[in-house]
Amino acid sequence: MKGIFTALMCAFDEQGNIHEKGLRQLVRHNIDVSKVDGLYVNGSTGENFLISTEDKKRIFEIVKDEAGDQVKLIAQVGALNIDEAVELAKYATDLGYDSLSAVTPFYYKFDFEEVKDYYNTIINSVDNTMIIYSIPALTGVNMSLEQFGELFENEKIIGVKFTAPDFYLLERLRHAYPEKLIYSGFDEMLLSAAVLNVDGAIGSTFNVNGARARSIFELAQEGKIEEAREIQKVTNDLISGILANGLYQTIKEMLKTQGVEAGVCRKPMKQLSADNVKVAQDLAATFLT
Ligand code: SI3
Repeated sequence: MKGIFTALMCAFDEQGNIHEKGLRQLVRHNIDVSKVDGLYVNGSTGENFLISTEDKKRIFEIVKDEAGDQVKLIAQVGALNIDEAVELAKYATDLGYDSLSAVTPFYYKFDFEEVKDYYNTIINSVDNTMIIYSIPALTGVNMSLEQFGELFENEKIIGVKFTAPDFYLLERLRHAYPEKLIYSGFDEMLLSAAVLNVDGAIGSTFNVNGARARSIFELAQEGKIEEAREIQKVTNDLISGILANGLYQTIKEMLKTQGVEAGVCRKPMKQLSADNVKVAQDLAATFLT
């Protein structure tokens, strides 16, 4: 379960329906071209919080059908409706997903006991493992070293997707829990996280930049920091361009230049203007050759 995991996009048509052919192409592109170690399905990048339970199940199904056992698959099942989270956890486990993940419950200001109960309820309902999805900037949920430790007391909770620019906490976590899996979640900070000996990374931009992400990660593991820094610099030039132009929309548009029918993003995400489409195509021409 270590290595480079793409936070998989989902292809939608103009009506917001799953574009199955495009989704299958996305899976193939990540496996065959980007050569990543695994896929993180129905995360933020998959627009998970904008889609129905039935669509989430269908996406889990299509991705597993297309990927088979070629790469590791992590199913993000977190939801504010805990019954839905449990239902999805069972569904993905039955499909053969290698591990589950769940975003920390957000919107209502849940206290830590409630967060802990959420994770234990989900993971104790299935025969699978759980990776905590911590992304404080979007959820408002910050957890301390001790609180991560309390969650890790459940042996089925095997790691965390750490999407925060807090390298002090990341180092403390690495030191305190060497046996747990820690994935870096911010692609623009991959090298800094890799230097702290994380086990892998999960990222949206790996849909188009997976090869560079692997190089950064492996060079850092080999101690070749100067070389890794140069690739992180190019990567961050690309990420800056993507973020300034519209994150998921731009990645989809870049994928289209590679022959992947990545479709559009679901409302209320807006579609790119013609000018923004041109920017995405220019980014692809510059960075994907
Ligand atoms: O759940 C997911 O789709 C992710 O893995 C999210 C991942 O952490 C991305 N975060 C978001 C909010 O999209 C990053 O890969 C992020 O897009 C990238 O670092 C650019 O900021």
